[in-house]
Amino acid sequence: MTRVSSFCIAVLLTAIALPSIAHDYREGEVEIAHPWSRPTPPGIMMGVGYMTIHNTGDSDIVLKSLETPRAARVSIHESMRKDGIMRMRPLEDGLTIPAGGSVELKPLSYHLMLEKLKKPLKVGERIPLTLKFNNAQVMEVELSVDSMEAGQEEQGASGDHGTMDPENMDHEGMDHGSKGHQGMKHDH
Ligand SMILES: [Cu+2]
Repeated sequence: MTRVSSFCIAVLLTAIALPSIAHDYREGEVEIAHPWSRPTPPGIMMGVGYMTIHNTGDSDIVLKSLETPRAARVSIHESMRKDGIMRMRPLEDGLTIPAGGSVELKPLSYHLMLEKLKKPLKVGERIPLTLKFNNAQVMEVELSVDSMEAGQEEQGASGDHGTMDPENMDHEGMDHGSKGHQGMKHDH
């Protein structure tokens, strides 16, 4: 009995130490794998949301709208490179997940923007999120607020606003590509 309970405690501690532990949801033909977000510093009113949505059904589905009690609005964006610059564009018609296919929402690609956050998102929190689809059931998931880099929470909190501000985060990639080369001179 003593052995069992100490084993349970060990399992519990492991779970607490790994906030990014995978969590999946399934509703009918739709699977959502590891919905996650990033912590936001005070004063930043915008958060992000990422996940993989898999459609195991025979017909396409469309993610049309989302809601969370933690933000005034949730929109679906796509980051894309245009004229060498990373831009974000809202997907007004929703995000299609093809029959038998999957779409990954991830940094520098499709992502959710949680707009007008009511308070900052903190590492370890679970943020309730409702997803509404065309052609599929409503789903309730929780975004796991993962540290910027697993095991390096302190570093993430101390600065590097470029990766913490979701707007700048998506724009960060552009400077390396375009400026870096244009500014280079070959004098010899
Ligand atoms: Cu965006």
